[in-house]
Amino acid sequence: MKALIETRNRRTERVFLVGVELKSRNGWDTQDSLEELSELATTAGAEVVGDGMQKMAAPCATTFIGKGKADEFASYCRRADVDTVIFDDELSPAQSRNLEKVFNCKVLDRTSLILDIFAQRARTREGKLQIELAQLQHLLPRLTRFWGHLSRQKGGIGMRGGEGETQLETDRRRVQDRIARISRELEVVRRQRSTQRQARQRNHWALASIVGYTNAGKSTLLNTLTGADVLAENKLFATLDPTTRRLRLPSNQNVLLTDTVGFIRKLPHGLVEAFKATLEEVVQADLLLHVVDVSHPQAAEQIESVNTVLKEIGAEGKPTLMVFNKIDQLNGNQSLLSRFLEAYPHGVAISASQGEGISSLMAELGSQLRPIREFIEISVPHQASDVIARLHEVGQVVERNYEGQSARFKVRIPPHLHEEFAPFIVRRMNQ
Ligand SMILES: Nc1nc2c(ncn2[C@@H]2O[C@H](COP(=O)(O)OP(=O)(O)OP(=O)(O)O)[C@@H](O)[C@H]2O)c(=O)[nH]1
Ligand SMILES: [Mg+2]
Repeated sequence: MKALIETRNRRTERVFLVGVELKSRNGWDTQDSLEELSELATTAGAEVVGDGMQKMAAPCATTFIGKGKADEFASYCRRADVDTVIFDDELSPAQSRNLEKVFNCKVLDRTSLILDIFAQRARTREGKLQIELAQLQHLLPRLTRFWGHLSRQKGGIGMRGGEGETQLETDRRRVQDRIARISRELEVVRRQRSTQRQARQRNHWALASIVGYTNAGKSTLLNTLTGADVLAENKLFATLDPTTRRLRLPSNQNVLLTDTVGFIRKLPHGLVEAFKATLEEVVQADLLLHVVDVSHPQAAEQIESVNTVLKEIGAEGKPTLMVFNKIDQLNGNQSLLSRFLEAYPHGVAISASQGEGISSLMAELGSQLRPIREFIEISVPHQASDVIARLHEVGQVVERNYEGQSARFKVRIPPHLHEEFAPFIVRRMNQ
């Protein structure tokens, strides 16, 4: 699908941002939100040439902002040679259409922009399918507006020449057909992924997922911990597709760590829906590592946004290890960190890029994983080598002693394997 923000074949798109300060809104300041929108636009490859905002009690049904304000922004945009206006909130199809008439240029909302970045980032087949599905679903009710573009631009979805309502109907049908086809294909991919997950779970290792706000340093942390080479860069949504690596802790515990897509405030619901398969990893995890860029001025709000998305995907209330990252960037603002560590007593402060605090992180990870393993002492006759082999395969053997009548082990096993080893268990140990 054609990217909404075009960077190829023409000069960098010039964009103007619009934010609304609603009386009902609290927490995030409109200015902060606009700054983030500006980062998103830059990430998408656009050049931000200005922004404006309006304070209002409630958004206007027809043009979101007031008509007068819209006219004022529109004349600025004409003078500044703006190609695209981006609203910080989701616009209804009608609002988009009306605003395009006022501005006489392309009008996008935050959702379309995020979708556009995802489209540029998707690498795997699953990622591409998921994002196309989300884009089409967002596009379908707005097709009238896009139709206008399509007829001007040529190329792009459903654009095969022809004018008028008939063409629009054809476009709509095409989009619907494509949505149905992608959904079927995704079903297949999903089944494959669940088979892969089952294969991994045969190892009975604990599963931990790295979650957090976009750009918090999740991929950097996975790389530091496991030597993976996931792309980590100072751009929003650098990671879309999950990567899983095994981490062996100094305590001899094995854990499978998954790095996945970052979250952002006002993450479009359709996108969360579309990424359900990817986010399954998070839902299935025994433990979450919630990475926070503690040097970011809105760190606290970002934590809230992440928790909101976790709730939306059904992963709330999971055991969570808070990881306060980028402490090297605090510039003496240690009191900020102290406040977070007070609020989250089991949290760990690290610098993923400098390797600082990593050993405390591993120790804390080990101790948080422990309760999800049963710690037992076991005695196995030497000739039962299959049992001994199995024990090493599924358990975390902490101590072994082959002297005497039978071999003795202190080992952590997944509780559901208790029955299998029951005949050999000598005693339950304290964690
Ligand atoms: N100063 C500093 N920078 C860091 C640290 N950890 C990560 N970064 C930088 O922060 C940026 C984002 O890091 P990533 O690891 O890509 O972040 P992410 O959470 O995976 O981001 P997305 O995949 O985009 O959601 C990169 O430029 C990293 O080099 C750190 O401890 N200190
Ligand atoms: Mg990443």
